[in-house]
Amino acid sequence: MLATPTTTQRPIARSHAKPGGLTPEQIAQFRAGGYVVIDGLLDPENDIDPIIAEYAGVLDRLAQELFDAGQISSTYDDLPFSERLTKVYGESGKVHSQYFDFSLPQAGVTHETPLWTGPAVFSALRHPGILDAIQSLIGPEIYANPVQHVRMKPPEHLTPKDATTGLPQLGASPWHQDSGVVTEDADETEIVTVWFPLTDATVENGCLAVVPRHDEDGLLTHCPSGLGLHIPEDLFHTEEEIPLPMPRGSVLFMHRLTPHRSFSNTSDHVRWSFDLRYNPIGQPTGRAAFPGFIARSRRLPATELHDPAEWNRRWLETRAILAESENPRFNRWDGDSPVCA
Ligand SMILES: O=C(O)CCC(=O)C(=O)O
Ligand SMILES: [Fe+2]
Repeated sequence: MLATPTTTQRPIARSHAKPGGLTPEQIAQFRAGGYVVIDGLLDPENDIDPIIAEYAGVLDRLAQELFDAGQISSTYDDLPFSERLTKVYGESGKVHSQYFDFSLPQAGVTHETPLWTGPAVFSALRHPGILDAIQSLIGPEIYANPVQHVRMKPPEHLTPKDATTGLPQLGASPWHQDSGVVTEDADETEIVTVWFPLTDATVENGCLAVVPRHDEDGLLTHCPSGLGLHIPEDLFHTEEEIPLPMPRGSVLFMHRLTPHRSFSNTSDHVRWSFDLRYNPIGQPTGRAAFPGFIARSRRLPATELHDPAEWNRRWLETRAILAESENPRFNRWDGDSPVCA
């Protein structure tokens, strides 16, 4: 049925949430394989539904703007979120991912670049269960790293194509390590990626897959391509791939050097996820131009950011600065390595 398990595959590191952070076994699994899935860490109704409700308002505004601009023939307000998003993207011929994202693009930022840094998103970044788990991995001085995204991946067969490449404007994510997509000043920063679905993620709709990290593995060469940065498959153990279907409420914690990808969405519904990152306070984030915040500090609790309006303000200020200046370099890879040929 799904990706075939192979004899080399290690057992999947996955277990249920316990109050107060990760268990010693869960921590050991993260250290051994570079990832751990914690089921039931989020409460779908209390933690996830408010985010979905907030984004319904964002989609409302996008639909209205596109309708006013004559790019769609209806605002489709009576459709459920997934169908509405897919319809709006399809009819306008564009995947408007930046409209929903809580980060900025790596080039071409203007004063009008859309983004969504709303209060429900901020609450997710400060979720106590997530921060407890992060504390188990990196200690209690926790910085919310600004490398963070919402990903709403529409059904591939309904996704507008890129005019030059003919590829879906948003589809599978190619193999990469998260260290590979930040600048090299953050190579020693203990960044932990947190990935969770807002709608059940399945192999069919494009969930994540990881290759458990081997201790000796460092940063692999990433090659630029039409799909983004990717690691050539002969550089690592792709035969050890573990698909990670995850229901709402489950949360994946991943080491910055763990190779991972996501599948195409071959279903009829949007695959919707958040990916967040945290690192110890004071270490380089790998995107120095973007604003993070202190999510937890047991040493200096007064430095924690609890105000969603201030978080939003920092992003808008960053947008204004980037719109007026030369864009910084976000990547180290030029594709000149022989393995990219
Ligand atoms: O959700 C995806 O498709 C890719 C996510 C990813 O690479 C990440 O969260 O680091
Ligand atoms: Fe990633």
